[in-house]
Amino acid sequence: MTPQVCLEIAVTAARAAGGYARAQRHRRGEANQRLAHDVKLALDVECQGIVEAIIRERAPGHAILGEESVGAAESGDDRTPLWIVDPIDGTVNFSHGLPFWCCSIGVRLGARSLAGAVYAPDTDELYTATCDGPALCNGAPLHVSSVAAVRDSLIMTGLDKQLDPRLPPFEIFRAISVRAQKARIIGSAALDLCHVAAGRADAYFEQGIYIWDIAAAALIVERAGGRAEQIGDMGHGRLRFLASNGSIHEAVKDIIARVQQDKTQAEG
Ligand code: LIP
Repeated sequence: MTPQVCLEIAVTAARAAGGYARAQRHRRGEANQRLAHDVKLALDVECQGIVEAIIRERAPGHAILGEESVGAAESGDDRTPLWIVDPIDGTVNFSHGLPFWCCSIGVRLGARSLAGAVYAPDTDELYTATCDGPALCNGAPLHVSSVAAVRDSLIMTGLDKQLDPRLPPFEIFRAISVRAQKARIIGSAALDLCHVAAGRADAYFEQGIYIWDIAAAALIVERAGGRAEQIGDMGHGRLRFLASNGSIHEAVKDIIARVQQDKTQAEG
């Protein structure tokens, strides 16, 4: 299956699930589970089901890994594409009626990203890319910013779901805030990355996120001329992830590394 065909299926599925969630938003309070800093919605599971049904019909035999995997999570290999699905990214926003949420679907073959689609229903924005094509938003080409210094940058970030004031997220947030022109938290990793791809933000960093939060949009950043990099593995599928316009990548990475170093020294 070509990357373009994968993208078409991902777009169909993201639009179907996102449209369904939007139509059903009066049910946004129906929670299967409430955690201190997260919520698992009935609509999350229903939307995952919609995406899975479309993939199973149009890409039979492919593997699916979803945040809300209805069946058991599957893994791909070098010959079996893996569809990585976050049916509602920004679930807490959605549950409060904030418009910053999306459906994110990435397709990988082994370590290679083939295609990614991120659909934000409330703003009707569809971000897409294939490994051999441009990054687009509603069909218009995207390009990362040309901001070259952290002091001039706007950096998107997020605070780990397993919030613990003793852990580095607050310190990293503080370090980024004092060095960048602005730090922002909008609560949807996939949309954060799309803002980097669109040149509206210059970098995105978060720790404690999962592959489904970034699988589609990391490719979109890269195809928009930026850089996307997993900079750490926290275990249990939790990742530390940095994406940027490329120009400020190493400088932001240094800020994060320094906070980590100081923390380690203080504890040692
Ligand atoms: C969420 C992210 C958000 C992050 C949360 C969580 P979900 O994804 O997109 O930016 O801060 O920790 O990972 O759970 O709404 O799909």
